[in-house]
Parts: sequence; C-alpha cells; structure tokens
Amino acid sequence: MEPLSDPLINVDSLLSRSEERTLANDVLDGLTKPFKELAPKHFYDARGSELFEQICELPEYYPTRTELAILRQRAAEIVLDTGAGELVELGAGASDKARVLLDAMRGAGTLRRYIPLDVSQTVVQDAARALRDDYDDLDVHGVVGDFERHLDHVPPADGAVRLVALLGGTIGNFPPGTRRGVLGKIAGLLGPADRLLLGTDLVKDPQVIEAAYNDSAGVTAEFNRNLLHVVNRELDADFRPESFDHVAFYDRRNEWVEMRLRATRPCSVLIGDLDLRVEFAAGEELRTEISAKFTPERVAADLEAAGLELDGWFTDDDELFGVSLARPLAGADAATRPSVSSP
Ligand code: SAH
Ligand code: AVI
Repeated sequence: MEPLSDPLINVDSLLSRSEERTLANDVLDGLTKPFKELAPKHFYDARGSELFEQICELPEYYPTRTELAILRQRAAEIVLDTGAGELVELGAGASDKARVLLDAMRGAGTLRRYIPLDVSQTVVQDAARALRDDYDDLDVHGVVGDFERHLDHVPPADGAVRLVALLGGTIGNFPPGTRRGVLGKIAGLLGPADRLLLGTDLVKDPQVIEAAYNDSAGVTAEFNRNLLHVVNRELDADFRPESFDHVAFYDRRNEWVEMRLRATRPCSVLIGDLDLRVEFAAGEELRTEISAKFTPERVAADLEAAGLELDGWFTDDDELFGVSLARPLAGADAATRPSVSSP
C-alpha cells in the first residue's frame, strides 16, 4: 500500500502490512473450504472502488440513486430531529450521500465534523481532500480501516450529536449472525443522543434484483473478477481472471443475492505468498459476495439483536430501498452492549 502523501489531510491509516496478512488469512481460509469463498471487502482496491462508482451509475443498479433521493428528501428532517453535528460514515465510498447530510447540518447550523472510514485508501483520501476544499468550516478526520476491526480508532465524540451512517446496503454484505455482530460493535460508537443511519436494500421482484447484479454493460462482472486481480497482485497469485465467468442470482429462500465466479475450465492456481496450490474443476464456483435484501421487520430484528431500536423508517414510493434511524435501546448502555474492540 502506498504511504499517505498529503500532509495537509488528516487521515489515519490502520492498514498496510497487517492488512496484507488479513487478506492472506482470508484467502487461506476461503480457498481451502469445501465450497470456496472470499470476503467482499477485498473487492475495494483503487480499481475496485472505481468500478463500484461505475456500478452506481448503471441504469439497472437502482440502490444508489434511490437511497440518494430518500436522503435528499429526508436529510433536513433527520438533522432537525436528532440535532446531529457530526457524521461518522462507515464504508464511506465517494461521499455523495455524506454531502447531502453535511449540507443539512450546515443548514441547521450544527455542522462540526466528518469522519469517513473505509478500507479503500484512495476513497478516504479523495473524500478528505474534496470535503476539506468544499466545506471551509468542517473538521474532516479520515480513517483508512476496517469497520469490523478498527472502530476503536474512530476519534471520540467532541460534544456534537453524532450520526453514524452505514449506507448503500453494505450491511447486507454480511451473513445474518456476523451482521448482528457488526451492528453491535457499531452501537458501541453511540452515546444516548446519537443515532445510527442505516441503508438497506429491500425485498422486491427478483427480476429487478437480478438485473441490478447482471448489468448489460458487464461492469459488475469486471468488479467481480477484480477480486482475482487483487489476490494476484497482493499475494503473488496466478489466477487468470478471464477464465472465470461472473454469476449472480437471487436466492429466494435466504432473500439475498449471491455473486460467484465460475471456472470455465479446470484451473490450477498458485498463491505464491502462501505457498498454496488451489485446484478448480471446470464449472466450480467461488462465492465472492452475498447481498441481503430486507423487510422492515428484518431490519428491526437485527437492530434489536444489536442493542438498538428503530426510531425512524424512510423509503421511496416504490419501496425499493429503506433508510432507518436507530437509537441505543433504553437501558442498554455501553456496558451491556457488545463493546468496540479489535480482535
Ligand atoms: N457507502 C457508499 C459505498 C458503498 S460500497 C455508498 O453508499 O454508495 C461499500 C464501501 O464499503 C466501499 O467503499 C468499501 O471500500 C467499503 N468497505 C467494505 N467493507 C468494509 C470494511 N469491512 N471496513 C471498511 N470499509 C469497508
Ligand atoms: C456495497 N454493496 C452494498 C453492493 C451491493 O449491492 O451489495 C456491492 C455490489 N456488488 C455488486 N454490485 C454492487
């Protein structure tokens, strides 16, 4: 990973060597399982983040524009009701949605600080630079880190009411038990007056969902195969990404999308840094992502399991996407909620 280059930007990087070990351990676990799989957080090197930005512009990919429209409609009300002046954005991405919330805070006269946290160094650096330039009065403190492991590096609240945002449906990229664990750790960032703002893609016509993950321009396929480029570069592996087909389908029973990469022929892959040889039979699949779809009840149950309660629910007219506001459960203080810690 390149060193952070702009001394004027306040960005803490918690990744580098230890992160390479995390990828190595994930690859070692994931590629030696009977059904091979890799975690979706490894999609997001600079190229993966750029491809995700392109996905957000695709006609078939409705979540981004729908959530943005909901936020544009509701941001002023959310800020007025909560009094929020600080935004902690987990898995921040390009920060378009943050701007909507920050503008509302500026309009309400509460705006103090923005803390984008993302595994992608380019994403955090670009966001920190752009927002420092565009908002004179804003304190921007970027964190390059993993929100599963580094939440204890989010700077402590400085007096302003805090909104912790996890948008885009990213929470759906975790399987149900892990998802509740992640939400529990995030709850540990909230004081009694603070709120979680959570974006979740909703259960709907499977054809609409499947089209969003099988776009006609092939951008999602390239995003999917980028994972193999990441493993090749970071772990000296010799995957031939062109030998793997993109597969994405909606699992109606679990109500989630699965993305996989299917070997088009037998492949023998060497992961040099792990001294590991992995065999793929023709047609064998590697799971690269799940993307869970939600009902309001599922959101409420996951929040409750994490020591939170639903405080507001915003959706679009077609009920494609849901944005919820959640508060720490009365009586569940930091001592009883799952604590924020690094393993
Ligand atoms: N929030 C944006 C981006 C969503 S894409 C939006 O709503 O459009 C998911 C983002 O989360 C990517 O920028 C990716 O780098 C980041 N991400 C994924 N897993 C992460 C993790 N475990 N810790 C920190 N960031 C993560
Ligand atoms: C970031 N995450 C919520 C996206 C999703 O829809 O699950 C990632 C993505 N995968 C394929 N297209 C977009």
